[in-house]
Amino acid sequence: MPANANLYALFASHFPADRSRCCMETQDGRYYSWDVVERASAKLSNLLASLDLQPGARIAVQVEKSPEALILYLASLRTGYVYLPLNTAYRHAEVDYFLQDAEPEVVICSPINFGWVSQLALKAGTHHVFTLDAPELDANTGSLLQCAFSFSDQFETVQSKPDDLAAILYTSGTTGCSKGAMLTHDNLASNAKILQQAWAWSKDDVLLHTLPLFHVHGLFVASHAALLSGSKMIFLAKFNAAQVLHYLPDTTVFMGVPTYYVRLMQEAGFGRDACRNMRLFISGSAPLLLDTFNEFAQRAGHTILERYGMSETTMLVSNPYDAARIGGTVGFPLAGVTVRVVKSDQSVCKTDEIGDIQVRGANVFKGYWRMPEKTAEEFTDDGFFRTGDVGKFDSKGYLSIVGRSKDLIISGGYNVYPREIESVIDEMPEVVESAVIGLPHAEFGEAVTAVLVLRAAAVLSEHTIITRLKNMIANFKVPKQVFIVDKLPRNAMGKVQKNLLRQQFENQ
Ligand code: MLC
Ligand code: AMP
Repeated sequence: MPANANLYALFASHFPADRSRCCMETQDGRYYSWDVVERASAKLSNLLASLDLQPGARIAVQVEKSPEALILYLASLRTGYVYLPLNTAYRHAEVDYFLQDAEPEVVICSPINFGWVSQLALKAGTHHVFTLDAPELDANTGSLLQCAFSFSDQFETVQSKPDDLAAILYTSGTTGCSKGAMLTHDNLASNAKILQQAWAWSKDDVLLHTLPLFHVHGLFVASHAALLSGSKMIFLAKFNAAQVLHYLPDTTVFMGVPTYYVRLMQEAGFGRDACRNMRLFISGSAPLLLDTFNEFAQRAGHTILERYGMSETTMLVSNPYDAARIGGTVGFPLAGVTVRVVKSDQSVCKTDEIGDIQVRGANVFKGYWRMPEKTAEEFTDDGFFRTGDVGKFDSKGYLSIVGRSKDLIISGGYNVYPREIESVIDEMPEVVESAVIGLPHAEFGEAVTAVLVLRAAAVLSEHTIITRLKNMIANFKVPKQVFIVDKLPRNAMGKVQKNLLRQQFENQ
């Protein structure tokens, strides 16, 4: 039989020989050895296997971060099902869309959301709904952990082929509607191995894991490298700057979005002493401002390594571990990843010439879930994926991202699609039309901002709009500011000129 391409099998082959070593430790002192991770994921795998799901069944998961949530992800891999993580901030309409689109056979949610999520799951044809929370909070009868408890703690990881799906991550890609990016076991395994090498991971590393578990950054980039290296993770439920400062002296690797670094530097006690055992700080998911990069080097005595990736491709480009890390750039293409910058006629740009970034490699996803035409649109004839990002290579081969051709706002590392917010605002009876833009924001990088035209004689305050939106969409998508104008500026083609709106409202 050929070697098993299941990603869990790859991780397990690198677990430390001494399984009593620590895999994850939490802020309240819980300790998960590699043995516990192996046996608990086996119990959950046996439970999932007992449900008699179709091959390729989707397991949709919207739960708070905990070691159990990561173990559930591992169980999904082990059983060969397809893991579908959902942001905990998503509200009713958002979750409804994902469940209708993905048709998961199993839905796992936080106990507090069981009422409304189970109704949506029922509507989407799901047969199994469980809850998951940290063990001390998870005492109800639908609890996944309780249901799994009586199952065996031994499970033989199923045989997977490299091209089998491991996960679906919803993203809006270059257009507005949410699409499920299908990632295979080989996509994830190849990227994990490359990053382990590129960033020189070892079993002696300790990762301070503070990212959420429902996006590429926290679920794959951070966890995979640690799982593949047998490294310990200090596993915090969320990012909190004071807590990070507390744990840094016990840490060797930290990963985060730029907002984490901005917040960390607001901690008075943050400095070289806190970083004395650190080996590597990594930033990604959004542009790291040069000021943040420089100030951090001064304060911490460490140069942040910035890298670039996306849900459809996992990691693509990284500043080097053992050569100069240049601020304002994302570095060199990773081993096995081909990156090119092209002009609108598809010819390759010269050094320092700005163009569209396109990529190819074993890491690039299999396509969008049930959207073959959209998938085809996003690939060139010679098999490169169009990232929707705009950049340039310098004479030394460092890539800089200078903009985006996709209409996307990145706020605190979360993607916000203006079209989605505009369509929700346009539904309000008082509104004629709206434009949603990103304005520079010191902490979040960009702040979601709405510009509205109201119907004659309609009255609608900024406060009312924001309050209404908070009930309808995830909180990070809600505009930080709302401006009301008489009309939106349009070009000769009738397209809203968002650049003019950005100029007009940037300093207000
Ligand atoms: C929270 N809030 C945000 C926000 N996060 N506002 C704008 N942008 C954000 N990202 C707002 C809430 O709406 C709320 O507003 C208030 O802040 C408090 O909410 P919270 O949940 O308590 O906030 P906090 O815990 O402080 O969260 C901030 C954060 C978080 C920066 C820690 O957003 C975060 O962890 N971001 C990381 C995102 C990430 O993992 N991205 C990776 C994507 S993968 P109010 O008004 O209700 O009080 C990817 C590919 C790649 O991009 O290359 O990696
Ligand atoms: P997502 O679709 O959530 O995976 O977000 C991917 C997008 O995040 C990319 O297409 C980029 O626009 C952006 N991104 C990721 N890393 C960086 C970075 N280091 N600098 C600038 N943008 C980034």
